[in-house]
Amino acid sequence: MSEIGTSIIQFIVEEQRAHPNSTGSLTGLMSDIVSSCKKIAHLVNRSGIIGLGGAAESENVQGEVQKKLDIITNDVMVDHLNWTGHLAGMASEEIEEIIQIPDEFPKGKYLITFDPLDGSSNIDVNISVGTIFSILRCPEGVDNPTVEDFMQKGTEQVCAGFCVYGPTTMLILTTGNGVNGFTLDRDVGEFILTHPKMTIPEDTAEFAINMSNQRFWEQPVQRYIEECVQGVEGSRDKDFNMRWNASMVAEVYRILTRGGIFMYPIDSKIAKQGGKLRLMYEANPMSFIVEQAGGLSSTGHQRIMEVQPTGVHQRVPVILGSKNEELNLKAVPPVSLLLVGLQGS
Ligand code: AHM
Ligand code: MG
Repeated sequence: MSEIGTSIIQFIVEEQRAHPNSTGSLTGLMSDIVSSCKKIAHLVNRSGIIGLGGAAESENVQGEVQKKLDIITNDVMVDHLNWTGHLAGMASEEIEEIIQIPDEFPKGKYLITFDPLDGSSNIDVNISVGTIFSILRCPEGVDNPTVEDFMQKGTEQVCAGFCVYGPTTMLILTTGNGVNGFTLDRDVGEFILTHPKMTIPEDTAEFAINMSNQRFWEQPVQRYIEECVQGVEGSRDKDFNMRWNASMVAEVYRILTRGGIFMYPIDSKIAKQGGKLRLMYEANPMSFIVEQAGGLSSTGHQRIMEVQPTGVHQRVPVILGSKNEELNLKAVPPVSLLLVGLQGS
């Protein structure tokens, strides 16, 4: 079922019916995620009025100052997901340890990782923020999952998605069968299919990178961006445009609709921590979506979804977006480093 106007619940129930042996648990879990996103959309939208703007007096496990809404949206996710019996455990950007399902509730067969409010530095300036999630299977026979049970490659994801709280609230979803986009109809409180079978345009002349890090980049990245900036006067023979929202959900949504390349590469400032973005709840779900929409996603050395995780909060470099732009990159020897590992993906 992929008719424009279908509600997200009807859509996921129809997807479940395509799998006759399905127990309905994934459908139930996705329905819980949809409820959390609606609640978060409401809170983000009203944050200024109800006093939820600004910083909290705490730091998260990454040592980053938390916004009040980082903490509140994390609680919304946990409170919506921990009692319905679909999950065996959760991991969140905002919580250091694995979040266990309380003993009074039944355990399910899935694990979830999430960033409850990505791009939260943008809340106070009224720029789009979002929620990113990734669903994995809990290993057979495991009731109280540990970090090791979450250490599954991105290729093992069952479902991934993100919600972007922008001029409209949109939820983008993949279960490995393409990518579909739903818009929240606030009047009826339902996400409606508005963007069926999203595909990333293969060609682009738009790149997104935080240029203030330029002096810290590795040589191949320096070279690639320099060629983009040279435009028609350089070897690329076309003019490029640049965007940087500092909100990955907004950048990936833009790339899904009109193409582009998004880069948060490794640089000498962040080399010790392995990158800026987190593998398990940012890079992997976004890579699953981008690949399902016909794009590519790499660390610069390896396909992101083939990186073996070593920690729930592990960081990786991220380069993702339009296929032909990445193939163009591959053709240029000095930047080929960026795309090693994408062949055959
Ligand atoms: P966050 O999860 O703490 O919000 O950090 C992730 C965000 C991404 O959405 C965005 O691409 C990046 O951080 C922006 O980083 P910078 O401020 O260095 O440009
Ligand atoms: Mg984030």
